[in-house]
Amino acid sequence: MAEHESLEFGKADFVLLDNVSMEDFMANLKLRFEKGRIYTYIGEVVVSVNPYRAMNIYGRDTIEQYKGRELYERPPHLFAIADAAYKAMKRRNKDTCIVISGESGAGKTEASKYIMQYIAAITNPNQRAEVERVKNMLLKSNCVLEAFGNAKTNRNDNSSRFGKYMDINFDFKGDPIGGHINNYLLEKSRVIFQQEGERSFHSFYQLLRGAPDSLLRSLHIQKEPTSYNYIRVGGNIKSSINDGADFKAVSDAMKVIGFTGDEVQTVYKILATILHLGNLTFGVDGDVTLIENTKLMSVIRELLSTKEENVEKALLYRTVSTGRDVIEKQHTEQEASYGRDALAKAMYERLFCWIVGRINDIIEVKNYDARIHGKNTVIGVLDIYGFEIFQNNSFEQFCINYCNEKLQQLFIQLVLRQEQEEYQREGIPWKHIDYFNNQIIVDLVEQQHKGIISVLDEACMNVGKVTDEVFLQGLNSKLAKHAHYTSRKLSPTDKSLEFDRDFRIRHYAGDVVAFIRAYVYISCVPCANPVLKGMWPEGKLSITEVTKRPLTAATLFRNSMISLVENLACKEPYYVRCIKPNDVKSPLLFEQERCRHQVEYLGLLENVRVRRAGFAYRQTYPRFLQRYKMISEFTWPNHDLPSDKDAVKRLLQGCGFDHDVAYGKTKVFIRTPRTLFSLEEQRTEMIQRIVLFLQKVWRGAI
Ligand code: AD9
Ligand code: MG
Repeated sequence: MAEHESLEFGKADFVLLDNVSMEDFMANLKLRFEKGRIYTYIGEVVVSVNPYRAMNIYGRDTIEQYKGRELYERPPHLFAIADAAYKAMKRRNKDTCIVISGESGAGKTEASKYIMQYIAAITNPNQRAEVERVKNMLLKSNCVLEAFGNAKTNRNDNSSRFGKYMDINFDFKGDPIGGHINNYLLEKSRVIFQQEGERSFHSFYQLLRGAPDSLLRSLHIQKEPTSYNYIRVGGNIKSSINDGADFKAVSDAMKVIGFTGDEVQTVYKILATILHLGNLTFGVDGDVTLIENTKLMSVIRELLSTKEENVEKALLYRTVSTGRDVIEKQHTEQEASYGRDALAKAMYERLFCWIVGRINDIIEVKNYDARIHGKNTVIGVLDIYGFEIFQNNSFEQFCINYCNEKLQQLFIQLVLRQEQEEYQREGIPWKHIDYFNNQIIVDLVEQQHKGIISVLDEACMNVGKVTDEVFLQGLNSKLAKHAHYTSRKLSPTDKSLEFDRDFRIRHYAGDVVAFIRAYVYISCVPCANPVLKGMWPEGKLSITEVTKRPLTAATLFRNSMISLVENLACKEPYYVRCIKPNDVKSPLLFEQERCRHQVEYLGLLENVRVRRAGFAYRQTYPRFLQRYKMISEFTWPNHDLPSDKDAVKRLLQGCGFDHDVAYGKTKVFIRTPRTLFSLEEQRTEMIQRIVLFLQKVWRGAI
């Protein structure tokens, strides 16, 4: 018996459980985790449990074991799913995607990196220089993106604070020729504030701890993070992160990717400017608001290559539209510090998006002519932030959780619903399997006119007059009856709703109390540095343009989620579902309740039921015959049965597979992949025999 089939390690596929119950599922998951078997299948879905220790299962030898094999030939592994996605793309010219989901710290980013490594390792057997270059860029880009987009949180020392979808493009040979990264909603509030025990983005600490003294001097930066208000909280945190070494790795990676010296310098200048901004304080003299630290102002001016009055204006005034006129109004002291923070956040966000854009410029597919080279196919890898419930949940958590609802909905559509609908359509005997359909929560957030985002948009229409109350009133009046929404006003006795501003969404993964500020602050800093100008294509450093009524951040996010899901839905999906075994990063602890909750909300048990009752493969009768007719005397070269369906029946009966199939109205359904595999083998053998036969005929031997 193969190692992966040995009972000592539990069942390698949950589909093989004797009994599909939560108890049995959990017992198998736990057993496998304890035996160091962190991956288990549900059909073609990989369930992964974070081992929290280095595993010796990602090396070259393991890669070789998975290369070109069928999924079930080897113990469950990410490499098998990566290979399946790759094969589907190569054999059938299909765009595929690998969707990695799970909560914060469950192992999504690590999984996405192993998948990328695998794909890089198995492609380009001819060592073509251009392909090697592209692969190197794709792998190196990770390190840069993580420096600027990841941070230490209480859940994960290297938590992705942005969503990432990466397309890898392949040529007709199946070699990578380029890629594209879409980034989603960076958690920019982290630039100015972190919870106890957390840090800001790695990039700040890397600069302070790794940059040479001369660079720090030119940026007027001191080495100690505690000197800077924006990163003070995270400044003293001890962790295994080596910021100094990472600084070197990231600056080397930026060079290799192709950032110019000026660009890299500007990146450091922006990081320094943000740190200095955080130390600016404001005061009042009569009714005039003032910046107190004039020395800092001149440092900021120098770093941004701009005039001092430009920075002052950006920080002390805002633009307000009053009907037709646009006027400048002085900030109060409090408003000025909000404005400063908004500017710092906007600068970091722009910096991040600009970095992604530069990487895209460099890795995009160039000079590919589909007419000459054939179709350019794609594998997409989605590594997006997991579901989050904090003590204080703000706009970012709202978006992150909405994103998870969208992805769960896609999973339901593709894995649970379409399957069942197809069986019904085809008239295959089928007992419906219940699952929780979260569409109702997706609608609560994104529906036109009634959803939370539409209400927020309306509240933001009146720039200058927006208040949190207007927004909450809107929500309460439109959503009072919604089963998944409530607020303090609607449920005054509910203890979890502590403040008047709070509302609660009942997500599929749990209840989340959030509040969202509906303010928009506006400030601009025109500046001379060409790289900085490139980051602000409007020509000046601004947060929003008041006169154009830009789309709100929420609407932009909704639109990006809708297009992401559309993009994924048209590809053949493969899933990795990551589970976090405990909250203390221990390799030994399997917290039963914690894991059960994740299994529940990821819908894994329903997934097993649908899969178990269902069929691994289906094909229309004519196409099935086209592929396999040579293996049966009844169908080769043509059949004389009344229909293709009868012919397929005859063929499968002849091979002894009748027990493993069902015959629908238009399609044949095969339950286990093994049957298909065996058909494939017979076909290959038959084709070889036919070729030999034909060769003999040509040679006149027959
Ligand atoms: V978040 O939503 O971005 O906060 P992820 O991405 O799900 O989260 P990540 O991949 O960063 O989690 O994993 C968290 C940590 O778990 C890693 O830093 C590793 O220390 C650890 N981990 C995860 N997967 C593996 C693995 N396959 N082998 C060893 C792992 N350690
Ligand atoms: Mg991550």
